[in-house]
Amino acid sequence: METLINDLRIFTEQNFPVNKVTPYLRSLDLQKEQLEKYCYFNRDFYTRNLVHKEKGFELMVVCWSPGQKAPIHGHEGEKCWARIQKGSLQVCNYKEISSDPMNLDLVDRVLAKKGYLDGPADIHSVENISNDIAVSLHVYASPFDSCDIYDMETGVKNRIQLQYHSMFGKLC
Ligand code: 2CO
Ligand code: FE2
Repeated sequence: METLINDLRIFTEQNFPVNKVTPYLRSLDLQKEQLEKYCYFNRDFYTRNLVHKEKGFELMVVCWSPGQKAPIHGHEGEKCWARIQKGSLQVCNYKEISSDPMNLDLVDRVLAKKGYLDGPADIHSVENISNDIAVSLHVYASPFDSCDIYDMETGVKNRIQLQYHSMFGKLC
C-alpha cells in the first residue's frame, strides 16, 4: 500500500497522465490481505473506506453487498479509476446529451470482474448485481466531497455530500 501511495504521489506531480496511470493500475498486484483492514460492509448501502487522502488524490476501498448500487452520478472532470479486487460489478457509462431537460445516453454497460480496471470514469452507475460481495479499489485524482446524482425518473440532478464509512481502517 505504501508503494502504491508513493507512486500515486509521483503521478500527482504529473497531473495523473491517463496513458501512464491506467497501465500502472491495471497491472497492480495487491494481495487481499493488504485490503482487509479497509473492508467494512453495511447491510443498507455500499461503504466508502478511505485508505489515504492528500491534496492531489484519494485512495479508497469500496465494499458492495449483493444488490447495492451507486446511482448515476458524475465525476465532473475528476479522474476516477476503479479496480475490481473481489467479485464483480456492473458499470454503466453515460453521456450527457442535454442538462435541461436532462437527457443521458447509455454509452456502454460492462460486467467488470476481478482484475478489471474501469476508468477514468465520467458519468456512471455502479452496481453489484451478483449474489456475492464485491470489493473495488478507487483512485480519485483531484477528489471532491460531493457529487451530482442524476435522477432519470424525475429529470432532476441532486447534489449530495459523500461520506466515508471508515478512515484509515477505523469506523467513522
Ligand atoms: N464514485 C462513487 C463514490 O465515490 C463510487 S462509483 O465509482 O466511482 O461513492
Ligand atoms: Fe463513481
